[in-house]
Amino acid sequence: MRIPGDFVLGAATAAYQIEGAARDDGRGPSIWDTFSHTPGRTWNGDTGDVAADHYHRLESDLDLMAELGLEAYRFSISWPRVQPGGSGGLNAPGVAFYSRLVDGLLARGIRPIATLYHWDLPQELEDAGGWPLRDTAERFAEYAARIVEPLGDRVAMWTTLNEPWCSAFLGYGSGSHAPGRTRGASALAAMHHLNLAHGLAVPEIRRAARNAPEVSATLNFHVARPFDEESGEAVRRIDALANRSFTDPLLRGDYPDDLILDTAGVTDWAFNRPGDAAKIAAPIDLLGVNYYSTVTVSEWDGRSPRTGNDGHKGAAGSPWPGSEHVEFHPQPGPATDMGWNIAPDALETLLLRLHAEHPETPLLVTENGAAFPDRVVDGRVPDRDRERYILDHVAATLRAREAGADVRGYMVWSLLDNFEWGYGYAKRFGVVRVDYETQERIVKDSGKRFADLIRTRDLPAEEGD
Ligand code: IFM
Repeated sequence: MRIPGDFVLGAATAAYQIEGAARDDGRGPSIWDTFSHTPGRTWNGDTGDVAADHYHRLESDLDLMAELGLEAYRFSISWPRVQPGGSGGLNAPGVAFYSRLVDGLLARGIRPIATLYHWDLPQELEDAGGWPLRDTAERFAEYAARIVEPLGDRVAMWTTLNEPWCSAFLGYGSGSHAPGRTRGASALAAMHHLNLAHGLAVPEIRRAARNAPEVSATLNFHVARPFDEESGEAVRRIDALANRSFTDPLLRGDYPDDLILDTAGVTDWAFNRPGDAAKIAAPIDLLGVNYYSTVTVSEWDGRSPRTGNDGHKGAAGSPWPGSEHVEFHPQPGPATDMGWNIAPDALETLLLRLHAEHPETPLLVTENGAAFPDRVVDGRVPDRDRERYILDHVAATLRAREAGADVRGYMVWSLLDNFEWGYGYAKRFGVVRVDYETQERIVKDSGKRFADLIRTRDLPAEEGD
């Protein structure tokens, strides 16, 4: 397979997962600082205090990106680093860091793709009510306007939110993510205010940027498959709550009726005020697609023991308000170290579906990748599983593109091993290994193969199934 010249290949990261420097240069606390410092919340009590120390290793990490030949780098801006309390003026040293990052990328010919929110809400805003509070959406739009001003002459693409499903339903529903709250009604209110935050920020970004950037949002999609022929209703419910809860308001102009009905016992939807729908549907230039694996679902009979895993087993609350009776089934292997099944064909189907439903919206795979338990052997990391995973998913993306989906590129998750949220440092997603004792970086074999792919723009048929 030839990789078309305009198909962008790059890598992605997020601020809290790699930067460290949690108390440096005026950065304020975020909900993830508080959450990870709360006993029992993360594996081994791990925190992002130091992470991959990227804040202090910016220049050498930029050189690493250049060595891999990345065409684009998707990073997130830490809101509490640039606006510590979540309102008011900007923190100059924080802004200077991102300015150096953007300049460093441009100097190396790498396209900067900046995400404004990858889960690190300033703690002050959570203390005031967090995402279930409408005011947080207004604060986000103000933050967007302020931070785009100093960077908006150089950033090529802005993404408002990363995976708002996780912010809403894991943060306020299951409680497995910060801030760890567990109320279905709060999760749905958070969902709406995240959507509103996105819609309010889009015109602010366009106003403040001086280089006509592309504006986007990134969603994580649950590709739900039926367990048997009786399972269509379960698929519909999960699809409504996980996917259409965001795509419909953003791209179609309102929430799906079935979602409102499914959740009527949980909330009265009073948070959705007249006029919100039009604001949320502010036109965007592109939709970011994060994809890792599938789920297989059926209706639960309420009696038999639950066997499956929706990826959030053991959490105190439910990420599925109003649909707790859906059963998640064990998936056939192979699986990654997260226990997530490997199904590249589902990425192809997902991209084709999104294109069919929203043909006017170009797509970009903004995250895809795999955790595996790596080993260092004679100074090398022979991570054949990850290499296979990446190549198979690039191939699936290219197949979707050949079949007509307007997919503009693929960003591997992740550039570096990093803080995997509740899993701490137990799971390694990087194409570059990080030794957390020494902060030494080793480009894994998958990273070398990805660099090769970028250089040759050729994916031999036998490599990409
Ligand atoms: O590490 C995360 C990332 O922050 C958001 N998307 C999924 C990744 C793997 O779990």
